[in-house]
Amino acid sequence: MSEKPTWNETLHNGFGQYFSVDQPLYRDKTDHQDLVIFENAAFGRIMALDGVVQTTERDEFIYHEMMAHVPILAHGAAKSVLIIGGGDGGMLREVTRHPGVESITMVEIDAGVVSFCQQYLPNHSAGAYADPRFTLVIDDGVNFVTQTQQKFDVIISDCTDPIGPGESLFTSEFYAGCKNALHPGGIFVAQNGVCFLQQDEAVTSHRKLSHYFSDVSFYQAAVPTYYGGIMTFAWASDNPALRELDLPTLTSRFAAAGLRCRYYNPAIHLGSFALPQYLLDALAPAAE
Ligand code: AG3
Repeated sequence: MSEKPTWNETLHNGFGQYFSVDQPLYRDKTDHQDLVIFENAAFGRIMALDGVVQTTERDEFIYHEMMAHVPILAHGAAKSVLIIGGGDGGMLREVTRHPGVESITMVEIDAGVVSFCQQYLPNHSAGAYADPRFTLVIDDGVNFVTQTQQKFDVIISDCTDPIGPGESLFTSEFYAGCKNALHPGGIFVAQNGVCFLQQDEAVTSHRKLSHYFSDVSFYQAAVPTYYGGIMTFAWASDNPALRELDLPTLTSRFAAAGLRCRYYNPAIHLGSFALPQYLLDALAPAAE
C-alpha cells in the first residue's frame, strides 16, 4: 500500500490532527519561523508555522470574517484599523471590504510570510495589498504599539499561539501598548486559541487585559482546522454596550457596509458573545 506523506500538528500534547501532503509547495525556515505551505485534498492550501496550522484555503473565511467584521461593525464608525500579524493577507482582505474604513495599517514581524503567502496563497489577500488605504510595516508588534503616536479605532491581533515570536503578543506590555494606541471608544480583539484545550491562555489574557480595559470578554467561532472545539477571540474595550448591540442595529450596519459573507451575519455576531459555562466559571475568579 502506498501512503502519502502526512504533516502532523504538534500544538497539543498527546492529541492532534494530521493532513496528507498531496503536494508540497514550500518549506523553509525564515529568520523567525519554520514555514510550510502544502496542498491537501480536504482543505486546499495549508500554511503552518512552527508545527501549528495558521490558515487553510477552505476554512479561513470563518476566522477572518469574525475577527474583522465583529469589531468593525460593533464600533459602528471605525475609520482606522490596525492589524498586528496577519501576514497571509486574509485579515487585510476582510478589513478592506468596509467602505467606511479610511486607513489600514498592518504590522507583521516576518516579511517572509507576507511574500510567500502572496505567492502561494494569493486568494487570501485577493489583491488587498494594492488598496490605497493600506500601509505595511515590517516590525515587531509590541515595538510598534508602544512607540507609535498614531491612534486606531480597531486593533486586530491576528497572532500565532503564545509560542515562539508570537508570545510577545500575549504580554501586558503589548496590551498596554494597544490600549494606548486606541482612540476613546476603540476595540481590541485577539486570537486566543481553542478554549477547551487552551483554557489557561484565555484566563491569562483575560486577567492581563483587565488591567488596561474596563470591559474584557471573549467571543467565539468554530474553525475546523483550529482543532479541538470553539476558538475564542479576546475582546477588550471600555464600553460594555459595544458587545451588547441589538440585532436591528447590527443588521442595519451590516446592510450599510454592503457586505456579503460566508460565515458572518448579524445573528452569528450576536450569538458569538455567548460563552460556555466552563469558560465563564474559569474566568470568574480572574475578574474579581
Ligand atoms: N493565526 C491563528 C492560528 C492559531 C491556531 N491556534 C490554534 N489552533 N490553537 C491565524 C493566522 C490567520 N491569518
